[in-house]
Amino acid sequence: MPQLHKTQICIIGAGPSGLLLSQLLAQAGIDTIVLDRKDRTYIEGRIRAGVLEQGTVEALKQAGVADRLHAQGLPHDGFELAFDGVRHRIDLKALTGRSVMVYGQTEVTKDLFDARFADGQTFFFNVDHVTPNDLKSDRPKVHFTQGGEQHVITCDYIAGCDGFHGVSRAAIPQNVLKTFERVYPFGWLGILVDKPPVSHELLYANHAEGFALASMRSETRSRYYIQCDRGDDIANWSDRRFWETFATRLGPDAAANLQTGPSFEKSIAPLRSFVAEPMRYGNLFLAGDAAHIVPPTGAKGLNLAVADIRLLSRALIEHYAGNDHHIDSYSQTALNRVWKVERFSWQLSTLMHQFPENSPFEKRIQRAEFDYIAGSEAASKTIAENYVGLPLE
Ligand code: RFL
Ligand code: PHB
Repeated sequence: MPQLHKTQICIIGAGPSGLLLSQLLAQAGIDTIVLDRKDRTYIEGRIRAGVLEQGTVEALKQAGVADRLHAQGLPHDGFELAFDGVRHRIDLKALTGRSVMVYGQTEVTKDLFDARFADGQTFFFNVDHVTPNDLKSDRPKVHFTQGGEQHVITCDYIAGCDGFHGVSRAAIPQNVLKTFERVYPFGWLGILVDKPPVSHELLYANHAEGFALASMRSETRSRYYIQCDRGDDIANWSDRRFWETFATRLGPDAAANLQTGPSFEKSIAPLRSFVAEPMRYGNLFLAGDAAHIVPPTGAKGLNLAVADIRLLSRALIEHYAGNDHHIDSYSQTALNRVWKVERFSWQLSTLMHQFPENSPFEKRIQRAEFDYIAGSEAASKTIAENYVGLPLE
């Protein structure tokens, strides 16, 4: 006999989307159960995003989890684009009046876990065979196993926050779900190193040999990326080869300040743009990477996930207060914003990477676009307003 559980919202996935949703709903007195196929230590160890939009920071503050973020995050008023060593600063503050915050996804996740554990949140970790069922009924269910034991959760709604490889999106019938995808012919090889960042702002560089990004986690820890082949093997990348490639692509000016050292957390992530429509089916809602993926060039993935959760938490809170307007419009409102962010991430990726299929014509166009941005306040401003984050709706 399976063990039976009841809650208002069953949240599949304890990444930033699922944890933030659970936190915001708990503040409004709404009960949730959160499931994840991994455990807390594993989830906290995933090195991913590093740049938070002001709207994301505000949402985390509203959720009561921004004390450490405010103490340790690094506010950035600008970042640089470089093309063959020529640098152009996008002055976010001057162009938009806003800035971004450098604070790692690992830290956001830790802060959210701390808050949920302090609140006595019910979690099921290391679960298998997670299956959302009866999505069109008013009593949807999630079946799963944990340590060989069977469980069933009955709820009002299911929130599919289980990332790109999760089961929630796959629970939507094939004849309803539409997907849109662009796979890029390269990946990003990322490392962490305990050395001060090469520059005090982020630097995105397009060089004839490929893209490089200098980012950071703190004043003493740097996060660096280079474009590599999509199917490349991490074993091909000794630290020495990484540092040589990275320095070349940054250009001599920036590389003059580069401090190298032993890398850790070396990994390759393939680049992809992906959107699934709709983001609601019956009483199942999708949010975050479960519904969409952006290439990391605009630093948008986590921010987009948080924007979905801001919309979804508002919709659910209003539903329990007797107003279904936002729950009915969630999918469309979220998708309107998702597509604009997809456009920006695709555009910045297209501008900043070397595409093997590009002809000399396309290479000249790419350079002309960079020169145009560098010489035009209007063009710089459109990049800045997207980078700091578009309005929620
Ligand atoms: P997550 O973080 O993938 O969490 C999903 C959770 O669901 C669990 N799960 C399941 N649980 C139960 N049953 C199943 N069947 C399940 N299948 C999966 C997983 O174990 C996991 O815990 O999705 P979420 O919460 O939507 O958050 C999205 C963000 O993690 C993601 O968008 C960002 O990391 C993307 N991203 C960046 N975003 C930014 O905003 N700024 C950045 O600077 C940035 N840089 C990046 C990035 C992602 C990267 N990688 C590796 C993909 C840099 C990199 C390299
Ligand atoms: C990061 O610090 O991991 C990072 C920063 C900016 C990006 C992507 C990733 O665009």
